[in-house]
Amino acid sequence: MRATSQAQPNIALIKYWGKREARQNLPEVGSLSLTLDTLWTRMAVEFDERPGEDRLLVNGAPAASMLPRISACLDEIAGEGRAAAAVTSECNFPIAAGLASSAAAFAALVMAASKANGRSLEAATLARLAGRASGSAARSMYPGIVELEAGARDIALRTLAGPDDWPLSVTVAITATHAKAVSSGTAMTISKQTSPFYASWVARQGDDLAVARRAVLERDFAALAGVAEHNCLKMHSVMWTSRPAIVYWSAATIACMQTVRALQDDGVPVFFTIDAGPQLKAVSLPEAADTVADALRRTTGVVDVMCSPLGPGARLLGTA
Ligand code: 2P0
Repeated sequence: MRATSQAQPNIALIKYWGKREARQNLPEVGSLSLTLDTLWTRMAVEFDERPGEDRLLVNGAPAASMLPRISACLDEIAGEGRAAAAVTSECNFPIAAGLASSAAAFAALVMAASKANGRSLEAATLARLAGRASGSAARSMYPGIVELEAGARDIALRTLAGPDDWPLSVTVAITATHAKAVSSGTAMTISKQTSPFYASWVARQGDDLAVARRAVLERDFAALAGVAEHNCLKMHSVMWTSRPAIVYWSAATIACMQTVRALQDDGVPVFFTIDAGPQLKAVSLPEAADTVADALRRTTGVVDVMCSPLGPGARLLGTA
């Protein structure tokens, strides 16, 4: 059976940065994110009759460098003696550039592969499988504003507000489309081993999550803005104080931050967040989205702007 699914990337407001345990890829801290709507990855998976080499096409081209992580994820789903698989991926936004492409890819992969393997698993199980492949991918299984709780032995997720419960807009300012030099996973390991700020990052994460959760449940935009910017800058402070230092920002990233600050000074309801890449994501109330997009488009170094409301979790598109 060939199964096709679609998942959207998610943008964390309270960040996942650091692993408790490497083998199961358990996060050391909880996180809170927004699942997007208009950016997507579609994955088609079909297993052969017998073991052999997996094949991967990404946007029509062979992608051998991404195959080991895909194959390991398929092993988790179908067992190590499994048949070889043909995996075809389409993605409508830049890959491995700090836009959560791995979150969307592994959420979609887990859903399509389990179906192609003849199993219909519930969201919590799919999320745990996706999280083993890529920590942030677990969150793309759920719609809207999602909290991931990092337990000692496992993760647990829930949607705090659906896309229509509290409509928010995400405007992504793309400043570079090339893949990042240091992967998130490698950077997290370096941070944990070397940053003098890492322990306090972990110790205070529960406080930030509590503030953000309350802000979401009370639809308090100003409170969410304050804690999200603080948490983002704290995560990057951990990276900057690592050895070697990990700096994903560019001059354009800072120019975008200044654009958001200027909008805030004018009373526009918007805040920023930045992930493991030079892109800036601006979160706003929907009525401010056009103003935010115009301002970011005019910012020096911005090459493209993508806007999205909040969207659904990963879903099956079809089987054949
Ligand atoms: C996040 N990031 O919460 C944070 C913020 C990047 C910065 O989750 O090693 O690709 O595959 O578990 O999920 C990116 O990390 O890491 C990420 P792995 P992943 O969105």
